Amino acid sequence: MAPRYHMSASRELHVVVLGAGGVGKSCLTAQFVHNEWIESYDPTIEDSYRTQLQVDGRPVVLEILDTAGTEQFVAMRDLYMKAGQGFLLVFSITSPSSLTELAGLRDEIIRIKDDENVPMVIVGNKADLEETRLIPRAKGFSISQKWGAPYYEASARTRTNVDEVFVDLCRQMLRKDDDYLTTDVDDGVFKFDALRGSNKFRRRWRTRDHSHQRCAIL
Ligand SMILES: Nc1nc2c(ncn2[C@@H]2O[C@H](COP(=O)(O)OP(=O)(O)OP(=O)(O)O)[C@@H](O)[C@H]2O)c(=O)[nH]1
Ligand SMILES: [Mg+2]
Repeated sequence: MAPRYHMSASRELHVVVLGAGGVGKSCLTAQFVHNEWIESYDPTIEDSYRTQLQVDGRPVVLEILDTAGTEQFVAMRDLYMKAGQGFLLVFSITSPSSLTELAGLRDEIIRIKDDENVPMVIVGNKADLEETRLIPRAKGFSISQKWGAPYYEASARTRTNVDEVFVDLCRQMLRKDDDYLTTDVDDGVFKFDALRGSNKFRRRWRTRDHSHQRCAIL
């Protein structure tokens, strides 16, 4: 018999933070998880964090993988793209090449997961560096529309939109996960299909909601 979960049970969601080297992936993650600002730059090989939060009243356990932006450390990319359920795609508003790099990463995620609707949030980080901005906001908007993913300008330094980007991603992941839930209509207790994670899912409960916001929040 399939395990049964009441709606109050925590969902475990796997987030991958991706982007070019030095754009602020680790700083955004450290602000979100530990409320701390890191001034120094120490390139990441790979770090993971586990944190709990409430999203719209629902308890969530978030596994966050902070990845390496530097090319020499990217060997694990295919593996974590397969395992991730949601992706924070981070660039720096001061670095056009970091935005170019994101396009390739997004294509790779879609190819590896064989899914055009992977939960993603595009993050233009370092928004506090307005005087050295090289990516106009309008560019972020147009990429958001093109990719069908929300765009936020954020600053790990000032903690602007840090919680918002993770929470938006959680909402998308929960919505996607809900699509895969099956329901026991007799007692209102929901259960996950035993084939969770495989292609054999059948959607029997809740149709996909396309009405959620897709515009940028600045
Ligand atoms: N001004 C400003 N600096 C930032 C911000 N976020 C990160 N930085 C700085 O940018 C540098 C790189 O930040 P990291 O978070 O280590 O960058 P990363 O994307 O994790 O880099 P890799 O691990 O090499 O991929 C550090 O010196 C940070 O202090 C931000 O929002 N504003
Ligand atoms: Mg890092």
